Amino acid sequence: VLRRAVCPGSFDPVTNGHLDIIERASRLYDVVHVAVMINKSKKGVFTIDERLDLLRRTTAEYGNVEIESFHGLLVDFCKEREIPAIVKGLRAVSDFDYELQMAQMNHGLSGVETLFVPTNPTYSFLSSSLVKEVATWGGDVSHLVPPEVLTALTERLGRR
Ligand code: COD
Repeated sequence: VLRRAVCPGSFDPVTNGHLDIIERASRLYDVVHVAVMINKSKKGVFTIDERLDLLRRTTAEYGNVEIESFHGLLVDFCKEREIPAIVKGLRAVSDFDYELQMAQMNHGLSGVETLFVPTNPTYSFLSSSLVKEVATWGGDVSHLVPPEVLTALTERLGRR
């Protein structure tokens, strides 16, 4: 039986920090599901389809990663696919409070476990929102996102 885990997020857009966690998870599990969780109250810069496309293109080389979107609770995504583990990156203690709450809530709801991977220090300050803000004002984010994302960001935000 295949050992499965999920890396959930908004991925608006995927960054090198996300990819570091997804790649490391892909070495620990047979199949890694990447779930783009749909949050109707948060309008993103990229549509769900664009986020999925960028994730597919940037994770293809890992070989065992499946990209999907989901509208609902993460525990239901896990239940439907028999996924027992959530893998999350922890950037700093500031991530910890909320991540611990979600981990405990998800465990209480369905028994699914959350495993935390310490972020590569190179990316410990990195988030999709900071990347978008810097790119909006023409700052260089080429070392923070894969080339496919850099192109998409420049097209969407850069030219002004
Ligand atoms: N380095 C390493 N890892 C990183 C980095 C980085 N620089 N940046 C982000 N990550 C990892 C983190 O583990 C993070 O959690 C994940 O990538 C996703 O990041 P984002 O910013 O794309 O996504 P978030 O934080 O908006 O995702 C929140 C979820 C969508 C996971 C959460 O809201 C959720 O599970 N929603 C579904 C509804 C639900 O079940 N709610 C109840 C929760 S108890």
